[in-house]
Amino acid sequence: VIPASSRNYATKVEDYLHKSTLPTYHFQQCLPRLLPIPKLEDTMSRYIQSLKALEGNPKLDAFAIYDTERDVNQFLKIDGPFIHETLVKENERNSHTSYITGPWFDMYLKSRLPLPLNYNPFLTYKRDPNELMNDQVTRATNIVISAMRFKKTLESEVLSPEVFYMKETAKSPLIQNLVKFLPNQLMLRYLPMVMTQAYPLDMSQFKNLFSSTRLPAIGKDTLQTYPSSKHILVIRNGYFYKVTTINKDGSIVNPEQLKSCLQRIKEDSRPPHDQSVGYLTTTDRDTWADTRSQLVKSGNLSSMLDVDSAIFCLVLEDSVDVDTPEGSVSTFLHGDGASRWYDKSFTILVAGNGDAALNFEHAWGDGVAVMRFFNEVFFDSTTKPSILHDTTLPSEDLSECFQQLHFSVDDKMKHLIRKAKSDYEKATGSLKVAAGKYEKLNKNYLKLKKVSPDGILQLAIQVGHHKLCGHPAATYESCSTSAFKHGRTETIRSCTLEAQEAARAIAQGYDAEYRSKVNDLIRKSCNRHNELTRNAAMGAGFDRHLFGLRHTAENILGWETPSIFHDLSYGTMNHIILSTSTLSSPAVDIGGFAPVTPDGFGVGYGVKDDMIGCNITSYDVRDVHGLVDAIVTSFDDIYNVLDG
Ligand code: BUJ
Repeated sequence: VIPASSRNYATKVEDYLHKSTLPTYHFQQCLPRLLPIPKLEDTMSRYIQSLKALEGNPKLDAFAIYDTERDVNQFLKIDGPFIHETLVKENERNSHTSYITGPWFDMYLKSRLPLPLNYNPFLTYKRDPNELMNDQVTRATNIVISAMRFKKTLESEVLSPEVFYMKETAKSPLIQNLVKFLPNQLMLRYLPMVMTQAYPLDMSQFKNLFSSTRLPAIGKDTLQTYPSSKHILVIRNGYFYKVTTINKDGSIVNPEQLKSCLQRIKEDSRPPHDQSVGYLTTTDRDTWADTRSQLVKSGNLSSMLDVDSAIFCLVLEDSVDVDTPEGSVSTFLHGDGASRWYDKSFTILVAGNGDAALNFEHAWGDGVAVMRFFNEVFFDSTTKPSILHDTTLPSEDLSECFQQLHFSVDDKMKHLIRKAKSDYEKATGSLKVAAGKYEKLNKNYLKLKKVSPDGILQLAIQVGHHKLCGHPAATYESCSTSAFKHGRTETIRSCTLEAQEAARAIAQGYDAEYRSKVNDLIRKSCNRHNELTRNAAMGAGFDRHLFGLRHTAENILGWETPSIFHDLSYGTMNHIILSTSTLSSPAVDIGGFAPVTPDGFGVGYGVKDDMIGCNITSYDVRDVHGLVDAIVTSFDDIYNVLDG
């Protein structure tokens, strides 16, 4: 038996995904002006407009909205301008970052809610088109090696910059070479891109993708990275392993060696570990902070360091029942907690049937960074797999590249683990899921009909909710603001007056004569939605500005919370019932997240070439199947109107 580290392998894995003409962070220093702070009057009028669309909501009548309008006018005259000015000055003082960065990190890191269900979303990969490659260990190996290639490409700064290309022009070698040599000042290298409708995006979050974790602490967590780590954390059946993926010389380990390690882990026939420390990461953050320090004190520092510093976490799940929405949510969104470490920046999960997914902690980053990684890894691992399903694995001494991590847990800790496990079972037990798809409305059809797919999807969600409940609900659609340095997200408030008018018309039914009127309402609703989307992406929504004003009043000025932030309207507006998000990529199969309120819905949806669909969660107090059915019939209603 030759030790794995000294085996002379014939094949050498290509270490890079590609070598881009433009360095990875080429545009980072010259991204446009910081995320703009909207004018106070604009924010307030957008807020009131959006509030009016909620009229009819049982929690909010016309009188409450009237009262809020009056208070907002007062705010605009008295406290508002001073708070706004203070926010603007603070923003100028912190000119290295956006006004939302600090408070937004705090929003995540100060939250004491458990990460699973409350924050971590998931996305599943399409299966490898070559079915033979979906053997669990083969797929996991290929994904991990491609992830290492991504890491090396990123760290060597030869990963092509993240750019939103509206046209292909800027991809031409001519433009890329021109931009490459333009100096890093006065937006010089940025302008030619924008002039050809290519928008460089913020890449600051990529620094927290790998070897990164959230650490619980009383009151406020922290984020920590370990740039020199060379291993991943693998978890199966509640047992933890440290597996080397980067050699001492910085090269990627041989895929055969990695596959052998994973195979060895898979062959471990011990029964599932019922005292797994993984359960502890499902508890609220103060409890976890406290338990974690006890764990460290009781001799587990070295294992904890190996967990925290891992490049990422890979979970091998035995389950094969993952191709239903229920199976995929229960395996990839939350699991049973034994084989998870929710604090890791992200976890790759590979199920017994080869289905794979990514679950990520949200404080450090948003969809843009995660999707770039997700997509590159899918295409690399399926088009340039590093290992085949039938590669014969040499018998090796793997002791240098793989070891089990042990934790010593005393009776008190065992009790805490049991409690975490039973609380988690209760929380996840009440999560329900339903998914629906509709083929006649798809990307091409909607293009043909000249309506925006996202506008139609959001309208269908409004119609569906109207059919189910008969009234409008506070709706949140996530929109990236990564066109700005350190931008995160803004909210698109898709429950607009126009969407409500269309929703009422569609839900109550109409005759042939009325069809063209409904068609107009649908188009008006889409146009309004497009306008809100453009505004949000440019930082001109109202939610983040209100959030910044509130933060300034409470934390910078030390004032009592102004009354506009604790009246009925603000409460209703921010008790999100329809929390929605979409990601579009040929690598994604399905995805989702839990509701953000106990009586809300978590609506993941997608527009694909051949269908539109949604994957929705709720706790058992709500009728998630009813909502999905109502949305699918709304797709049909909208199709019938558009199609005449
Ligand atoms: O808005 C934010 O600041 C972050 C949001 C928070 N929230 C999830 C609560 C809205 N985070 C994101 O938007 C990231 C979400 C990532 C998961 C998105 C799931 C998309 C599902 C697409 C596929 C569905 C297709 C179904 C077909 C049957």
